Amino acid sequence: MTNLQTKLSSLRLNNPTLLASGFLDVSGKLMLRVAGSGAGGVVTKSIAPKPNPGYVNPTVFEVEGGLINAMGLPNPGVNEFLKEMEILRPARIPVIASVYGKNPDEFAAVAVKLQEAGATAIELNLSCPHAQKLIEFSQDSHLAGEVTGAVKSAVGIPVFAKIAQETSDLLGIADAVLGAGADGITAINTIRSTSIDITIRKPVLSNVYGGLSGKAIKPIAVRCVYEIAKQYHCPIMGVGGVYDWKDAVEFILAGASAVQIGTAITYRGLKVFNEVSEGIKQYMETNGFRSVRDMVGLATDGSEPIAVDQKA
Ligand code: RRO
Repeated sequence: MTNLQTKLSSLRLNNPTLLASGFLDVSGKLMLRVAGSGAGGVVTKSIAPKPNPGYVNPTVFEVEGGLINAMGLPNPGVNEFLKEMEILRPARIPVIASVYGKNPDEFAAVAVKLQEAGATAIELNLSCPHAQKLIEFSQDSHLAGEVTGAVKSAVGIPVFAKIAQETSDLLGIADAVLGAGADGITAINTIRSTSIDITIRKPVLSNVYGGLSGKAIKPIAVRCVYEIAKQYHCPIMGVGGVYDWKDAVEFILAGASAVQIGTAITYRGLKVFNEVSEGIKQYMETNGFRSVRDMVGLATDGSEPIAVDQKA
């Protein structure tokens, strides 16, 4: 029997597809719809201590190979967002709450509230490519470790650090967050980029800089997952340009135990989750894999990755 279940630390998913942060995820009802469409779980929009309206329009722009966004971390603030968590709670779907703040204490305070509201895991946004403070976290391993350590000592659910490729020291950041107790890593966020409107001769986005997502960034994301998996054998969520099941298999072979899907929803609708899962299943059946775990990281060296929590 082919089994699509996957486990990242103590986070169990019925299949390896997740809704990526930033899509349809400030609303409990919409997240329920995504889960009902076949996603193994959902990652929420990044939530902060206080409401944030985000940037003014234009905030999203389509380019060859994907989208550039600079939403500006819009969110209702954690207290208001608890209402959305209440809508999700009875459905008992895996909810990974993405959090951000200005300092480690803010990250921890938001994480605690979301844990109390039923979050299954926390994802630390240490990587938004156009928010100055989060850029600092993404480039400074000491700061990234401090945030991770603060959240780990405040919550009991698994904590994943979402890190950026925009650092000269990807493995240094990975080392810092894992050393501070992260249960796994999400790689990667969108990639800092700009687009110029040649008619008005100005940048398209109100914020000038945004993050590129979609097909164009997949090889970069796969490279990051591969590098981390080869070095650390920790649970990894791969994100960046998953469009169909072949992309998902590629991430899994590179070392990811689950993939997050965002931009592809824009092009393929919510059926993308079922289609990706079904494609992974057929690949497993054709190639004689019984569980997702049997495929994780196979491309790194052929040895089976050992999850951090299973090492001891
Ligand atoms: O809200 C955003 O503009 C945003 C965030 Br928080 C992020 O982490 N990545 C991104 O591309 N956009």
